[in-house]
Parts: sequence; C-alpha cells; structure tokens
Amino acid sequence: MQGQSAEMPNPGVQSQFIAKSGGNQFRGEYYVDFNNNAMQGSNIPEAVIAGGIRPHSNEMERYFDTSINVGGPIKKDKLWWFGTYRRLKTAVEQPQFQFDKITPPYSHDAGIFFERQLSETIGLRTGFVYKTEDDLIANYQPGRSILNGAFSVPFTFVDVGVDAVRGTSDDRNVTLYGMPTTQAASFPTDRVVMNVPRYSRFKTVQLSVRKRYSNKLSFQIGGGYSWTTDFPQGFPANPSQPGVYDRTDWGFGASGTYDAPYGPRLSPVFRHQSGVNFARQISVGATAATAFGLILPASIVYADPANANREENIWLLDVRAERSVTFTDRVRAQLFLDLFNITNSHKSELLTRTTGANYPRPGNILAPFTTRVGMRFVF
Ligand SMILES: [Ca+2]
Repeated sequence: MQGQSAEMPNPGVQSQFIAKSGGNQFRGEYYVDFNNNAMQGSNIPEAVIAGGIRPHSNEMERYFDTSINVGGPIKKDKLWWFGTYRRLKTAVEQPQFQFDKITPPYSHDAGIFFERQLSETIGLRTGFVYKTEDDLIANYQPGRSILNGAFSVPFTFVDVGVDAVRGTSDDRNVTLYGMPTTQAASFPTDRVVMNVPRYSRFKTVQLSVRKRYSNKLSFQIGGGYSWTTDFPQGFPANPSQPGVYDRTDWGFGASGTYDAPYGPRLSPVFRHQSGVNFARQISVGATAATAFGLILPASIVYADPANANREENIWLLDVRAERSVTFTDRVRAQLFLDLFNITNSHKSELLTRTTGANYPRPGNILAPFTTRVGMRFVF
C-alpha cells in the first residue's frame, strides 16, 4: 500500500545517500576503466563528410574513470566509517565543431560518512560530500568574448526595476559593455568547442536517523544542507552577463509508521525544502547598445546576485491512516484515509525571473488540503 503520501523526499540536495555502509571489517574496492580514440572505430560515411560534417566528430577522444571506496569499524558493532572517492575525465568530440587544444573536463567526487548504532533499532548516519568540476568546455566564440576584451566600452542601460515601470523610484542605471561597431571586423565570430574558465563546487552535509520497527513504531528522519558555487547561466560570453555565484539549499524529511491503539496504522510524512535561490534577470535586447555606436548581442543580465532572492521554503505534512478488517480467512477489507497538505500551505515555486509585468509570478502553487478515502476489499 504505497500511497502518494508515503514517498520519502530526497533530503540530500546534491547527492543521494550512498547505499553502502561501513562494517565490522576493514574493506575496500578500487575501480578503473578507460578508453581512448585508438580503441574506437570510425563510422561517419564519406557522403556525410562531404556535406560538411568533420571526420571523427562523433568519437570519444578520451575517457578515464577511477574510484575507491573503503570503510571499516571505529568501534565494533557501534561506530563505523565509510569513504568514497571518484575521478571522472571525459572528452567527446562533437559534430560541426573543431576541438581547439582541449583539456578533457574532469570531476572529483569525495565523501566521508559515519554511522553510529544508537540502540538495537536506531541508527544514525552523518556525512560530508564534496564535488568539483573543472576544465569545462563550451560552444564558444573566443574571438568575440569576455576572454579577449572585445566588449570593453561601458554604456548605461536603465533597469526598470521590480515594478517593471520606467520612470519610477526603483529605476536604476546598470553599466553594460559593448564592442565598438567600427572594430567589429577585428573580432572574429568563429565558434569552437573549447575549454572555458568555468568550474563548479558543491558541498553537502547530511544527517539521518532511522528506527527499525519495534514497539509499534518505525521512522526515518533525514536532512541535508548544500553550498553551490558555479556559473548559473554557463560561462559568460561577454562581461555584462553573469559569472560565478554562491547559492545554498537544504532539505529535511521525516516519515514513519505508528500502530495506534485499536488497530489503525498512522503514516505521517513531513517534508521541508528550501526555495531555490535566484537573481532577478533583465533581458537586454540586441539593439540596446546601438545608439552608443556599440554592439552587444541579446543578453540575460542579472539585476542582483544569484543568491539575492529565494523562492518560498516549502513545509508539507501528509498523513495516511489505514485499518484492516478481517471477516474470514479469505475475506478482508482495508480502509484508508489520506490527508494531503494538512496545514493547507499555499507555497509557490517556479517564479518568473525576468524583469517585467510577470515578475515574480509563480509557475506552480501547492495544491490545497485534500482528503481522500478509499477501501480495498479482498475475497
Ligand atoms: Ca521602475
């Protein structure tokens, strides 16, 4: 009987809890696999190459995956540790684009966990996960970008503000950067797939407690908090576009079952999820710089930092009550009552981020308090 309310949320925001765990013996596992272009065939026909697709452009250039997991006891039958580390490096060619001298992007993923047996039926787990991504690649115009200073001439752009009305007190001047129209010929528009100085860092702490069924009660409680540092809009093509930002999020969930007196089983599920961090965005049109004798392609610009705003945090409580009634060996019934969103929360999410009449209109609002009754009759 898995009702809609019986789902356990994913409390760790960036990483799932790792299924493995420490044991009473020190144990480990090392894993590696790789391939390179010499180990792969070629399959793009001449006719397709004649049509403008670069030879070998769908091939794996390099792939290298290695990981190690180790764990063991700190105190036998009481306290264990478990560590995990993975490094992944991968470079895949792409049709239409020439790899410049490219460094394969790579990621590190490391975690350390501790498990403690608190009693015969209650276990506690805590952990820390760190993930990085470096040498990332992008489909990019290096000759007309933030990297070579093509967009170096400042000009003023009016942000009409949260009210989206020009000429009110929340208007603000924003400095954007354009390329002189007269110099356009000096900045080539060639697109390539290349390394860009884009990277990401994720840190998550997790804590969970689980109680196996005993004394008519079982439950699990878990939560996580994450810090993210990355480029929310990808690596900027020009200096007006957003760069690297810090953001945070967290989640918490609790669920359990309790066999109440006189038979009904109660299964409450409580969930809490932080709202998503976001910046108010300004959509700058392709002609914004024209009057200044400058070129700036249509760009999304941030009016404030990526962690300046947060969508609403969501708290949600659902409860299922069920009761079995046995008539004979073969004939029985199961009655249930589901209560969704008991506090009648109206939290919204998927807010419109672009400055304008729709900012910050929600794309989704939690469904109101809902009761559902049901029965299963088995014969
Ligand atoms: Ca305004």
